[in-house]
Amino acid sequence: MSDYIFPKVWKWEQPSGGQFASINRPIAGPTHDAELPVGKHPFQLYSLATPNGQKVSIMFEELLAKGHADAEYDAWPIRIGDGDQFGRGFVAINPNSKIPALVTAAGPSPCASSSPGQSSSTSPRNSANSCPRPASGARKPCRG
Ligand SMILES: N[C@@H](CCC(=O)N[C@@H](CS)C(=O)NCC(=O)O)C(=O)O
Repeated sequence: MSDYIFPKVWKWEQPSGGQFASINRPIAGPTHDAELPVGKHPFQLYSLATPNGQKVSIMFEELLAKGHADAEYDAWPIRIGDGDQFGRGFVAINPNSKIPALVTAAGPSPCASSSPGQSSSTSPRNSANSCPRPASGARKPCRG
């Protein structure tokens, strides 16, 4: 049991988070307008080569190396040091403003996912073919 007492109004008390405080900010919502680029491949990856951010491109490269040609993807840098994760386009696909984020348009509606460990994650099961389905069996878009 923790001694932590929940405040009535939460405030971000800086400094916190040690050396990673500047790249793990408890901020929600867009701070500026910025659309995300979209390439021609089935998967659009928005990330950066941080320890977390590189995981998805490693997965895609391994799939491609094994001959899974349908794992082609476009990778777009999200410069978290510059605040790209708070652009309106990025927040629309991941309100958590964390990289990595993955979008696929392979299904009837885009399926965005991010942050392994959340209900949807940056794993192959998040392709449009495996978006969570409601009981009716109809495909449902998922948002990470
Ligand atoms: N559990 C998440 C963690 C993601 C995460 O913490 N990403 C950091 C960079 S490694 C981030 O996007 N930070 C931006 C911010 O907090 O402003 C995952 O592995 O996907």
